[in-house]
Amino acid sequence: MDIRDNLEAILGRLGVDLTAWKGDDLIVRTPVTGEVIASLRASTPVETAGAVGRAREAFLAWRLVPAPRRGELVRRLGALLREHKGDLGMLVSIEAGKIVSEGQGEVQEMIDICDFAVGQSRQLYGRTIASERPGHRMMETWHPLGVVGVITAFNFPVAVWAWNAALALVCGDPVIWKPSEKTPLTALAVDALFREAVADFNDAPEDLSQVVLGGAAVGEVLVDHRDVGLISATGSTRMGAAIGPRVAARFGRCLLELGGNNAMVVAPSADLGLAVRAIVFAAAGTAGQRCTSLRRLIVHESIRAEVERRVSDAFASLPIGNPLLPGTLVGPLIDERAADAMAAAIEQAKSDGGRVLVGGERVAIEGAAGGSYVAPAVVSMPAPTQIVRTETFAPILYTLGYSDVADAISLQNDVPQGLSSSIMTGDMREAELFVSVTGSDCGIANVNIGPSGAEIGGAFGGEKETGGGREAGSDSWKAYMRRATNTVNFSDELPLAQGVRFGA
Ligand code: UN1
Repeated sequence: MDIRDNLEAILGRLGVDLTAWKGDDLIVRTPVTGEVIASLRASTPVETAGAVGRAREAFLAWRLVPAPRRGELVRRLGALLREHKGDLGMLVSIEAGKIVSEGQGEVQEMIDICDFAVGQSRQLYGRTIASERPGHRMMETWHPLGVVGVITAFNFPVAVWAWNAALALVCGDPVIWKPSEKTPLTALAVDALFREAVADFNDAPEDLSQVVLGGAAVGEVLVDHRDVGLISATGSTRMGAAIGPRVAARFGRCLLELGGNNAMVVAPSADLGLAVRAIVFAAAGTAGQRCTSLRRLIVHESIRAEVERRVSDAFASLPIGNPLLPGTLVGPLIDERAADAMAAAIEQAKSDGGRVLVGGERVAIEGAAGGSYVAPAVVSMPAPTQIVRTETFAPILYTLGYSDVADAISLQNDVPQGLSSSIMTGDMREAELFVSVTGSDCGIANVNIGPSGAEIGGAFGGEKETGGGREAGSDSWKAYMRRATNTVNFSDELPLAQGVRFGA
């Protein structure tokens, strides 16, 4: 079946009605073939401000619904995602160009966070605190924060919304979603499933979850609006640097998930078979378009030549092609700009003295002439030059050598970004060092697995130019609530803290 027919059938089964979105502001292409699959209109700034107003109204009602009941709505959403996993995953593959298994995996990540959030809805715990005053009790109370604006990127077009929305909803917050201009269809599909989940859920107000479409002008309305309590934004460091100060200027809250430049250290004691498999998935999987993709390989000099050879051989045999076909492991880049950026980065690396060991060239795929297919590249570098310290959103793996593990850790840390990292080693002292205070400075530091492909149970995000936000598991839910500290006096005295005396 051709992509457009397949797409129409999928959108039909997911209950997506594009009538209200017909227009020509967003020309949506599938990276699989480059062909146009939809032409939609953008939300106007006035409409977007209207969405915030309606979300604010929804907040006033939703915050009163008991959290476990709010969890029940997320449970229903999770059930619909399970039911429609095949179709929604395929839509992700069509719109973002992921191989089928990764498209399905992304929907699984949504299901997982829904399950997590349902449990969390009964665990919005505050603490009780020992008061220094007799007859007093202190406690923390967590209250819903307000409207949450979620700005997402093309590369995880639906999972990142789910990390935010599933938690925001159980925390009592309505959500407004601005997806990437490149992936509006997946957002509208999720919106359709949410509407189905909420349809006969009597306690939910109107407009609990809304989608706005468009580019920066639409995002800016959310960013600047005083009634948006939290902006959760995923994208480039440049975007985060623009958003952060604007939200701070109105004393709003930000959760930023920005660029990464993730490294793996391969020690002499590493299981090299395991390492090569981890490297290939992390560097070439998703065509190098995860924020957690492996970009820098820091290998002990004694095994550098062998690792470079084995990784290059593995890259050379990767099946590159139409991501919708079984057997393909590397699909297209999102667009031509990404392919141009990859080519430019490789040129720069070469002029810095880098040697391309494999890949880097454009690949022509039969029946997909308009797609931007590339061969994942391994580039051996003499030093960590500026291009190595820059995130290029494409499958380029730079290799660097080291002789002392402390130097390897310094190399890993010596980039502006701080998202993810890993070490492959059989030496427990090295492993512990890597995750210790003087080890990796990233938000994610792994041992004997690659830097990508995190589960939702842990807090996800990174330090430095990655923005500092944490999403998904652990106690990330706290970002979606406000904390009150309460001191309750149940005595008939009025002792003051710190022993202060005031009057009689
Ligand atoms: C992203 O690329 O924006 O850890 C998110 C991972 C995925 C999420 C990546 N679970 O690779």
